[in-house]
Amino acid sequence: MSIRLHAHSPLLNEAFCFGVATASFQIEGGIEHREPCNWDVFCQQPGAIADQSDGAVACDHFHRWKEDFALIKSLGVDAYRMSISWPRVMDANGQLKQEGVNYYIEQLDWLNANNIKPFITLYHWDLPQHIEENGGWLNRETAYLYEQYVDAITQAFGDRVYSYATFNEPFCSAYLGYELGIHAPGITGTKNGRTAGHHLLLAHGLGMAVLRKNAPNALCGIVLNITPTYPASDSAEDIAAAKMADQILNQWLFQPVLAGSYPEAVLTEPEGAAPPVEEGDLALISTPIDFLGINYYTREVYQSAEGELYQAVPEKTLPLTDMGWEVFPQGLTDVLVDLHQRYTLPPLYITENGAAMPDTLQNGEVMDTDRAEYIQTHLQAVENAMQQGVDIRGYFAWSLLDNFEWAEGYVKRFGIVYVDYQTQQRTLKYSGRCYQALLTERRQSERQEQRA
Ligand code: IFM
Repeated sequence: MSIRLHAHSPLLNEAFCFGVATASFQIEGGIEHREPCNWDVFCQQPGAIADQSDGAVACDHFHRWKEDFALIKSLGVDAYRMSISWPRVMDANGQLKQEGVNYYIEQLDWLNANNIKPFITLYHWDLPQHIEENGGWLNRETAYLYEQYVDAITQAFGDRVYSYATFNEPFCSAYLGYELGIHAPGITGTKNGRTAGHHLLLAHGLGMAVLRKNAPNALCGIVLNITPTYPASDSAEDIAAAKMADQILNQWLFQPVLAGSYPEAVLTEPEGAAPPVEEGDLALISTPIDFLGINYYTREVYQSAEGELYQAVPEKTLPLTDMGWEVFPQGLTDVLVDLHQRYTLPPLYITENGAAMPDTLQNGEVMDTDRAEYIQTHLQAVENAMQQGVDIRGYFAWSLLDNFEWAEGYVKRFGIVYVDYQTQQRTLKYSGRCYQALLTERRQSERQEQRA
């Protein structure tokens, strides 16, 4: 198994951007150098995290980032996608914390000096705890605090950033955090989920206006995750259930951003749970973006069920990843083509794609051929979508490192680099070597073409 693309693949065009992605809370540790966040507190709740772990040390990237950046460079990627920890760069009075700001500026300067484009996510789930205690994303005021944070940090970064994403996966913050309660802050209820989702989207709109002012040359947008929904059978009932799940779980966030409205079902199902939309909100939320980041991992199959809008089919088609997620590359092509047909899209980047696999380190090696195959087949799926007219500009493997997989703790490993959490030793996995080989070959063929 290797990761190969055919010689004329559009992904081998030098304009196509290959990268790796991480997020602050999942890798940094270094908590003594920042304010507490919602995830620090959530991790302390009994039963919240599968292995009772937390983000106190994680991959100790806070202290080891130079070693990790050298690894990134060795891969030959064009870009690195990372997030800024709001509680590392701002104190509880809304003042910038210079130590945290400098930490990121040093990283941005390193990336730029090494020709690696910084793709910055301004919010990847780690909300300052003092804001959470004031209602978090249930409180509309949080959107305005976010706007102030974006204003301050983007002024501090100046023109160092190639691309800004206002948010990573607001669906997960809203649905997992405030509706199902399995992510921080652990709140439940559909009305809460919809309220949080709306305030996150409002913050996105407010943040975009600030980015236009402070980072006029950066490529700015948002990253949304999508899990395409398929009907369990050809019956009209199952098809309707899959469509309903798509409206409520996917288009909930896509439609306001791309078309300035909520799907009807999000406004009516269940009664009394509609998002708290105020005048002008949807115009702000649907402000034009330069790119849309798509995070894709798997699909979900739905059937109709008495008294429910939809019901996920629990049995999955093999193979599954270590998360129990079906490996279904066709879903990536399908969903990209579907979005392209449904909306007028800006250019897309696949900002996350990857798999947790049951890796083992043996004789200094991790032979994760399953992950290499996952990446290979999903790159092919991206190419298939491009051939059907979808404008896709880049692909980021999730993740650079094994890291803190939220409610799953450190048990699930998504990295193309293995992390031994006892010693903090990094080992490039087989999939990482394949990714590196693909990018090396691409560079070599570019050079040959330039010479010819
Ligand atoms: O690890 C997460 C990441 O933080 C957000 N997207 C999905 C990944 C895998 O679950």
